[in-house]
Amino acid sequence: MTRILIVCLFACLQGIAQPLVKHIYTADPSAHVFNNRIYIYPSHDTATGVPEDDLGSHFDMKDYHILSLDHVGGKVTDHGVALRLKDVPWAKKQLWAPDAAYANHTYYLYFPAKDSSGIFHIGVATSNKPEGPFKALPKPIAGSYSIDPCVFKDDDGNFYMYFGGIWGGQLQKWDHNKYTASAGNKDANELAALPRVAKLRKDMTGFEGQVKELVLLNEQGKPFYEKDNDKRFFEASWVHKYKGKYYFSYSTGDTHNLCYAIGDSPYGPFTYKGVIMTPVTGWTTHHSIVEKDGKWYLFYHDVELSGKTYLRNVKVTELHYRADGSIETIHP
Ligand code: FUB
Repeated sequence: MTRILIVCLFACLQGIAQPLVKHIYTADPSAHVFNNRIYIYPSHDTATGVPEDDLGSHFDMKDYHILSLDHVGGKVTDHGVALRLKDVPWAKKQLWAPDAAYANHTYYLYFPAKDSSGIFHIGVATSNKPEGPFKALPKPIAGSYSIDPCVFKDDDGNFYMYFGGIWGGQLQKWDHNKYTASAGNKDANELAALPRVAKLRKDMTGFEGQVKELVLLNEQGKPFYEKDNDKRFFEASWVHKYKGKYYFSYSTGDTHNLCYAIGDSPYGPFTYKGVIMTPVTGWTTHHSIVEKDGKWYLFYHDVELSGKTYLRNVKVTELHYRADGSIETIHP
């Protein structure tokens, strides 16, 4: 007993995070504070028997559950199924990492899924409650593609969606917003693919204007090449604002870092600043950053519960900024 208490005390002092829920597998946590409560919009991982491959076919999710908690460390509520794949008219498989936003007295859930041609697009579903249930619109957002939507609300009330993911997320197949099925992954000496950004219309269900590439630069102000894979963009965009600066954070995928870059506008350019979190257990790494009660938190996932790539569990840990606005690296 004493030994268990000592281990727990050590874990607390070290800030070692525990899975937020253990009765289901959850991943890709997009956290928001709505009505002074933290709502987490995660993927819901399940084992469906699809074999693992480099396209992520084993991430074969069929619904979403939304979690909420009053404060970090408080009781976590699972609100049950919020949206089912079978109820999304255009989507055929793979409900991947979602995000949410509130506007027009409505909660919007944004989610990627593959259509009947096997192409990822981003859909929208609405609810009058943050925890759902959500009802999907009949078609995906016109002009949307790839995966991992992140919806950021700027101080002036405008909303922007950041999205994209290479490899299984298909971003490498999109050039100037046109799809080429045969386009392969980038070669090491090619410029790295860039995440995408689009302003959302006031009705929150479509893009205002064209989807743009989000310029991401290295410490020397130069573009990344594919060979810079410990720093270049792979997937899992997130944007937050801290002391007037825009922070774009993302996963480097095959090198498993969560990195960040800073800019002066929601459209960038963003300049690389460092690693927020070194690799977790499991292949994927994905996160969100949110402020609650004057503290900043990083929501993320690993595979502590299952040890399996495709059965992940969400966690949270505190995030610390230095006086110059840089972020202290977390070693999970
Ligand atoms: O959950 C499926 C995919 O794995 C997400 O869309 C990626 O960000 C990665 O976490």
